[in-house]
Amino acid sequence: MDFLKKLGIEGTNLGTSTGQKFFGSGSEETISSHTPIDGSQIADTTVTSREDYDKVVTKAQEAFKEWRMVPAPKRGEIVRQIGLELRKHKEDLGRLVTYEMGKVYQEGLGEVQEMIDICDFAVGQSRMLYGKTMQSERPKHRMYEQWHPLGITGIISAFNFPVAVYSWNAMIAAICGNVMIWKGSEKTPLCGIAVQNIIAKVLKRNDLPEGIFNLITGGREVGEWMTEDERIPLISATGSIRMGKEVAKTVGARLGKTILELGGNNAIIVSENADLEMAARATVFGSVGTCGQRCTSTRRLIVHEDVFDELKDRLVEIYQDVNIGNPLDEDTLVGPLIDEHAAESMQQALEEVQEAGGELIYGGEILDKKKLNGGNYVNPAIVIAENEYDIVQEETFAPILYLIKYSDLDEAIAKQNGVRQGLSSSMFTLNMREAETFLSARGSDCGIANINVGTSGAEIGGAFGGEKETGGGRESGSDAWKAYMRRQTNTINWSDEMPLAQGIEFDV
Ligand code: UN1
Repeated sequence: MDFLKKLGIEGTNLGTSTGQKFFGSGSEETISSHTPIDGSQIADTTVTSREDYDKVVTKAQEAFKEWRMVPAPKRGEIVRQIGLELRKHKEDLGRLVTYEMGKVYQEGLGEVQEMIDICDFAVGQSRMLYGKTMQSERPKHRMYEQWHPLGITGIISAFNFPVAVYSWNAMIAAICGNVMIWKGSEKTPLCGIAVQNIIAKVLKRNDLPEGIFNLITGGREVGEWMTEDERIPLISATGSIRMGKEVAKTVGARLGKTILELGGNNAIIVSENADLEMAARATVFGSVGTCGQRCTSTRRLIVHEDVFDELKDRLVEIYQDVNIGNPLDEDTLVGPLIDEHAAESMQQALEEVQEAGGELIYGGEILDKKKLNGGNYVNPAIVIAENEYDIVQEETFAPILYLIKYSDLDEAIAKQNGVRQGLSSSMFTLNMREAETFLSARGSDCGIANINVGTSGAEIGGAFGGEKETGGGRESGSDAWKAYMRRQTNTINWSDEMPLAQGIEFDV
């Protein structure tokens, strides 16, 4: 457990920090972190008390006054150093992600790489917080817009990406001049502590004040303090649709801003014109990768009737070869589910789909706990189903792939769009007309739509997020930075007259 020490996961009172040190009133409430690998306890964290929460918010407000006046490229320099520090800790942090969350080590490393990449992206972006210049209709008037920071950005993240999703938000929000308060998932509190320690090194080296990067720990109640708090103008939340609706309601009631990144029910359409081997490989990564616990996981495969059986057989063949087991072992491709509850939900979904008429053709069982040292390991499942089944309409956070047959493209697109969620989508085809139809206004209704690329594993350079019940938020690349800023339109009169817009004469 050398890596825990190296990441500073030791001592007491881990849970609340405004920068370099953890502090707390010694709150009695703790969250014990367990590894899903074998269920054993890793360490205890301390839940942030209400009193400490208020201290954090006050510190953050104070720090904002300074941080917003640091030139954006200089803020970018701090983020550049965070990226360098993350590079130094990539293996240890990747290992902790695997240990605490259960994704395989390659994916743990990949998650830290996403953090590094967003740091690099944010450094460049810090010199490009562009506003437009407009032509005024009045003589000797200049009109332009500029972007200012909002203040405190509250970040609520989920267990499945315990470090990357925070950094997409925090690094962009930071170069924009905001200060951050982060509450990660109760299921992965140590990842938050490790990241806070890595950032603390940079804060120390640069003699930065407390209150810029803040961490708090807790469950629903602590999250509600944030969403109800008028001192936090923006809440960026990643998690379930149910949670997102509550966040939207609470923050909306005080007319605060939200960025919501909620559930997906992502599909790949495989046409009769697809490269089937490519489609199969992308599908397997999308459906069993992270044990089906990405919001971009492939849940539905909508396959043309002419290639349905061939692809189905190929998938079953590949699934049989997928190594399930300890995610720290190099040849493992599928680790455990996060907890027992997730394994039960998977069983329940499989029961429901079969009751509705679906045919379980592969896997689905909970694997022998004894053999696998007590973790919640499952065999990924493949089910022939219909899009209309109630359970197919839901996002089950587990490796279940529903195979759905189609006969013409309009039908396939209607099925792909025929769910309440709208995060990621993809089509495999070598036919240009089909591909362009899928990407056109009458094609996919999702925030992400790919051709010959699966639904998961999006790059940080694009805006990440989705439509409908996925919440509409966009994070990470492209111009997602704008959501962390307020736009100000400025008009300057450098004439010696007082003309009004719209030609209005108002002689006084
Ligand atoms: C998530 O599951 O919340 O596209 C984010 C992907 C990753 C991010 C997923 N880059 O799969």
